[in-house]
Amino acid sequence: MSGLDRQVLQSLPKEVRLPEYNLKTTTRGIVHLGPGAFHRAHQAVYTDLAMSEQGGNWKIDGVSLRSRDLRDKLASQDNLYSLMVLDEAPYVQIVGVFNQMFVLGEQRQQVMDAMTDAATHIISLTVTEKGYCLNSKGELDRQNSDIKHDLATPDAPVSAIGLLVAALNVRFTEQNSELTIISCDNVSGNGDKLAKAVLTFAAEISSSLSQWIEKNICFPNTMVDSITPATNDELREKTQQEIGVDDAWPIQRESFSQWVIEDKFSGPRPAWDKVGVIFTDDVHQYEKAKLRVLNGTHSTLAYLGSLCGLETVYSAISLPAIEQFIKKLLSQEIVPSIGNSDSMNLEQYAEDIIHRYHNKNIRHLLAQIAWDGSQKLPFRILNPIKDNMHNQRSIKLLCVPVAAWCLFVGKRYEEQQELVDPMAQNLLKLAQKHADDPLQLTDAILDLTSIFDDLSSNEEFRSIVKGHVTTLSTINQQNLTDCLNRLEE
Ligand code: CS2
Repeated sequence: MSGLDRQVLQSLPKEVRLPEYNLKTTTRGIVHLGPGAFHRAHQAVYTDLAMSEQGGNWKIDGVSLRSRDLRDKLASQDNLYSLMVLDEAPYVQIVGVFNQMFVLGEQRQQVMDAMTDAATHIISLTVTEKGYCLNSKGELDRQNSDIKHDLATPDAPVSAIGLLVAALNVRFTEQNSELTIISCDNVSGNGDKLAKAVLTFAAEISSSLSQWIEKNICFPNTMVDSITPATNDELREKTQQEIGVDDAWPIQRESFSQWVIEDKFSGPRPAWDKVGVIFTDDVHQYEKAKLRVLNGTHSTLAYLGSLCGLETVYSAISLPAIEQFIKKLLSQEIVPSIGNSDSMNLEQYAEDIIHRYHNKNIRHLLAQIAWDGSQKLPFRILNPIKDNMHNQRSIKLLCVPVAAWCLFVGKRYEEQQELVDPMAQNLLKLAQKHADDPLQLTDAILDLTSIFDDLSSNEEFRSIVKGHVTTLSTINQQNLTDCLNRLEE
């Protein structure tokens, strides 16, 4: 069977949505670091639609920091791919917005040329929480091995932060400042944190560089949202049936999609506002609500569900005991932790998210969400815990995902299964040392101040988490209701 490329577009089934701009003549205006599934299902799609509706030269050069897979797979398909929107009314859309795909280690010069070209007005990032190389205070972690490497060899950076500073240094020399840098990761205050990390790094190179960046380059905060399960063979087959040709790397997501961007730009941008992107002066409420309501409950489902042997978000939320627990967690502790919001109805927002979890057309693996717990929990669960403690509100239910994560780490070790986490080595060593003693393992994990910060020394927090560990250590699908009830006692 032939593969997807520009030549076959006009012969695809007529229901397949196609880009409506000239794929050959339009040129690049964006460089994106970390073009993973989420970026290709979200920002790339908004940009594709904006170009179809309003034109402009906003194609994207994607830069993978390490992996070659994507570049190599999309090369034979003119960088086109299919987006499968899976919901009550599913559809397929071909996305044509990628200009070129690069791999940093192999194409350094091309990457730098693209990032420093005057026609590039946006550099955006989805490099996951760990890609920001932050410490538990949210500042650049100078102990991080990639940062150490990049400070020693700033001309051959391996981290996103080092790479941004290297490109900004060239743009500084050329006084080429019509550029906005947009973080699209689930990190609270993502733009502010990125700016701070970049400025800290740049100050090590030269104070005039960091001053120039501070004065000229905007780093808007953003909130990004769309549930995007990883690609698997089933999706590849389904896509092939729908479009009639092979696609080496299709993407799937739900139909809901939201992108809120702080209206703070230091250069032109695509007509994103015409295709549903919200521009606001106060992105903070949106981002806080999303990280806590969606990502916080996602991580809770991931760890609780995995302990019970469940596989997907849909299978977990379909158990009434789990759904009830998540609803209580939301109404009693997560929503109150967010505070008053002028721009959002938080109760309705929470209800809508539960509804999204019930999408039976999406198979979103809990194991995927469980990745990188040491990086995700601080933004999703520990920040609301700190806020609730500060305001004398309950943290009992919020401590459940923390306890479930500690048990999850022990279980991965016991079952000799891979733990995907930048701190995996450290965590598995603790699990080995305290095998068969979940309470001791929990104590050792809670001692990690790089994750728990001040909470490490908080006795109330520790004792609630340990109480839950005892309750959850025997949880399974049969005793679920009873266990979850006991957690609330
Ligand atoms: C998920 C997110 O994998 C995870 O940790 O919680 O990727 C989530 O699906 C997205 O943030 C939804 O917008």
